[in-house]
Amino acid sequence: MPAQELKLLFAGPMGAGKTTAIRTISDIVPVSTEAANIDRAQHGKAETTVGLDYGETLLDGGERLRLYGLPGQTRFEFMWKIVMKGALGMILLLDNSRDDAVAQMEIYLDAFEELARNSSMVIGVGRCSEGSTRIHDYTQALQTRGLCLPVFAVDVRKRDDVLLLLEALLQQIEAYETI
Ligand SMILES: Nc1nc2c(ncn2[C@@H]2O[C@H](COP(=O)(O)OP(=O)(O)OP(=O)(O)O)[C@@H](O)[C@H]2O)c(=O)[nH]1
Ligand SMILES: [Mg+2]
Repeated sequence: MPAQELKLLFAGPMGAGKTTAIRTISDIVPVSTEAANIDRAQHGKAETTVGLDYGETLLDGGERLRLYGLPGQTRFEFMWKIVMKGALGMILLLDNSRDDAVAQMEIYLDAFEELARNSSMVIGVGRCSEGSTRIHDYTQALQTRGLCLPVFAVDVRKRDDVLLLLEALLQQIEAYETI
């Protein structure tokens, strides 16, 4: 794959860890657009992304990945279509401590249906020790939609977990291209 095509996205609801994941893995000082969170009803954290995140990482195989994080707040949904242009695939991050984690996944599967149908998506579920939703619940909801996407329990504060997601996504994309 030519280097310029390796644009990947991190998406998911507010607080799922998109900005954290890019900060964890980026080889360059990441670009971030954090601002005070005035939407404490959606999430209680102090800051939120109001534009996008950007980072880069070089894989052992020499591929440079360009990583874009989408804002999770619904009022910035208009950014999704802008940032996703030319993206090869998506890591969808979810927060298992939320009661509506599966419903949140469904929202993103609808919004990015083409990437999901093309197997250009992997799902990373954070805070798996919190909340009652099990990994099986996510895979079941995917199966109901006729989708077969990998679901991983992750902590995006850990470099190896973010690498696992990126490598799984690249494998998925390559496998789909050779079908
Ligand atoms: N305890 C715990 N904390 C986590 C885990 N994953 C992420 N976090 C924390 O959750 C917070 C996630 O915040 P962000 O990375 O800003 O989330 P975001 O998805 O970019 O959110 P928006 O930009 O507002 O949509 C950070 O404080 C992380 O340190 C996890 O698995 N366990
Ligand atoms: Mg963010």
